[in-house]
Amino acid sequence: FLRQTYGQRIHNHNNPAAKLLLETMERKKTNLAVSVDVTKSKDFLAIIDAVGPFVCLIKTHVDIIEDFDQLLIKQLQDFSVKHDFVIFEDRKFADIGNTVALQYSSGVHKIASWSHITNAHPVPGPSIISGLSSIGLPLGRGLLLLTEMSTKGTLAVGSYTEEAVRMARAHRDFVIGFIAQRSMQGIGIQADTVDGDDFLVLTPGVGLDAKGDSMGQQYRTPRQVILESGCDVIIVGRGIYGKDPSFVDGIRVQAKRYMEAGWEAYQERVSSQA
Ligand code: UP6
Repeated sequence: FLRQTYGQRIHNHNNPAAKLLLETMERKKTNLAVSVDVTKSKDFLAIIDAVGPFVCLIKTHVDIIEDFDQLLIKQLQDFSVKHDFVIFEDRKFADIGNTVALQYSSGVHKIASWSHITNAHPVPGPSIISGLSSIGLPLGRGLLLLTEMSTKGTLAVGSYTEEAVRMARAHRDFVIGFIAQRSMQGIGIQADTVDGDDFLVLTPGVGLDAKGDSMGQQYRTPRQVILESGCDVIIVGRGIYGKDPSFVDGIRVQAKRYMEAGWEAYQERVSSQA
């Protein structure tokens, strides 16, 4: 699937959230997702409005927003229509099926009611997928499993990663892909078997200027991620809004820069010879 275009890959998917993401990428010609990790609604909305034209997806951590309310969700949804992007709440569920179903559907945030895509750590085993799927699948939502992480010393390696990919293969209807650092194609299947599953890989830990932060984050460039590692979407946070979320002109410039770098790497990938 690495040489297929995003548009061609729409047909490899049945899940509506996966289709929506690929359609959006193809339509807007962008594989950039922006992670909006700020604590005030005002900054959150200003960043989204500024980067909206350049992204296929907005990634949120709504539990860090101090003045969160349902109006904020309405505004996020309005922007998602205005700018044509998919919403991904980066909740990283990690509990038993019954608990994650409640966390996904209920509480203050009611994530399933507004987020097209969410994600989970595979650490509890397949029951985390069934729990989330019981809520999300009827709503047309999609799930990403975290099979690798961008941080120094991550434990999500080796057989953990492999078993997680196997779990995904057994739940193709709801699991649309992975949060990972490389393509998961061919992982978790017999060596002599053809891998017919097209999973999307969304990749955080992307930066053009910094190599990391002081808390274990590690950055690679869009080229390394998309062209060399075969991932599909670059997720960029602080590389775009830095330390000043109110400087919208600068944010726009950075978003355009990352969008162009991501798209160039993708074009090089799909046009390269096998
Ligand atoms: N994230 C990672 N690495 C992972 C998984 N998720 O960085 O393996 C998330 C973080 C943050 C974003 O929770 O929201 O991606 C990265 O932000 P940054 O670009 O500002 O480092």
